[in-house]
Amino acid sequence: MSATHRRDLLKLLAVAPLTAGLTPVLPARAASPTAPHPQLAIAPGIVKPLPSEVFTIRGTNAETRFEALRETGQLTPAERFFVRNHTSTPRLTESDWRLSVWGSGLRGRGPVDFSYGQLRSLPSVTRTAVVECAGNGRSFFTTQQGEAVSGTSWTLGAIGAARWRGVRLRDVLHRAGIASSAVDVMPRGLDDEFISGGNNLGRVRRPLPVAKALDDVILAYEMNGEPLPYDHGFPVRVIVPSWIGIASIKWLGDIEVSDTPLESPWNTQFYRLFGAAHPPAGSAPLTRQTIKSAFELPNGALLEAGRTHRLTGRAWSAAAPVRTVEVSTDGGTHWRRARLHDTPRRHGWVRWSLPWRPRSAGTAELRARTTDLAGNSQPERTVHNTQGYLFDAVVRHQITVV
Ligand SMILES: Nc1nc2c(c(=O)[nH]1)N[C@H]1C(S)=C(S)[C@@H](COP(=O)(O)O)O[C@H]1N2
Ligand SMILES: [Mo]
Repeated sequence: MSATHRRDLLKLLAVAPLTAGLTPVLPARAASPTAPHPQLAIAPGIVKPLPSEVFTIRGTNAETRFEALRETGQLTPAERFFVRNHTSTPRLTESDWRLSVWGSGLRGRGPVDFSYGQLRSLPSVTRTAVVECAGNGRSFFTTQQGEAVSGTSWTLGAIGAARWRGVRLRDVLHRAGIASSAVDVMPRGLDDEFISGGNNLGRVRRPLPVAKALDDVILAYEMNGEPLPYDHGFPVRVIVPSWIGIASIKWLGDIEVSDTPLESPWNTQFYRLFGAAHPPAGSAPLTRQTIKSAFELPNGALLEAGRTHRLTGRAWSAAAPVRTVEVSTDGGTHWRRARLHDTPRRHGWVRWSLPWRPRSAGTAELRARTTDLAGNSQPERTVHNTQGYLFDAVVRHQITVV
């Protein structure tokens, strides 16, 4: 870094507001003032605004920048919540909407239809849960482990936490007359059919075993106290706590209930582990998400030497509440425990922080490592799978001290 460059950076840091002796953190793009910085980015098919300081566009999807969560609470505001769309967001209306429940697993064989009003008149439940894509963190298979994977190159922002209100899937299935012989249910979305590699795979749908469907799954019509936004499944979506995001079908239109096991490309071809370390036909269909942590900092952030910074981040595990978060600021040699700012709960995440005073200028590598109450801890490396699912290794977060 040239002397002038360094002086400019320090000037930038100097004008930034100081809070209680803690210095704010500059995003990496401050280092290149000529870089284009459009206000809003466009992702085909997403309805809500996508300010570029909040989202990174990846094809038809929008990833939340972790640094954009720094000032948010435990819940992710809908405007900052990542979007994963196979095709595009349909703008449905609640007056035309119907949920149709049908199949060999119903006593009367159905179909049994529910209007929006009928669904709203059932007893409601509210619960906090994260939705996290199975491919969250996928890009680190390549950038950190040097391995090829297919799919959207998410960093760590294909996750958000919200308070979902809706009805229990269990109540709907019982009203539709689910038989004791039912084994699988398959919710299906009303968005367009998904074409992949020239094949029409039909509308997005994925079987769910009856045991999970009757346990804690909800059909949600509210997110953080508001009607679901279009992009997150208006008027009704499935929420499957702790499972991979694909289970939480948006824009729900119908549910097949079956007395024989069901299949869809989303549990045969996708969302299984394939590769050298896995069975030739792939692993069993994926269910639960995994364990991770993330810094609320841009990659390549600039932090001023000789000052105390408050490093912040989030940690989560689908298996159990978070127990500890350890942070290393020297590439994994020394670890210190971060302070947790939320009571760890299942299905949620915890905010954490740790003060750090870097002494001298240069590059540095930050790491955060979560351990949960079931004894799971983030490994150094994730075993490779060709579609890059369930990355759980400790992420190496490069920053520069100036
Ligand atoms: N109907 C429908 N449901 C869907 C999808 C979709 O494309 N269509 N994407 C799934 C995937 S892969 C994920 S990770 C989550 C993302 O939810 P979000 O966009 O509300 O963040 O929705 C799931 N439900
Ligand atoms: Mo996903």
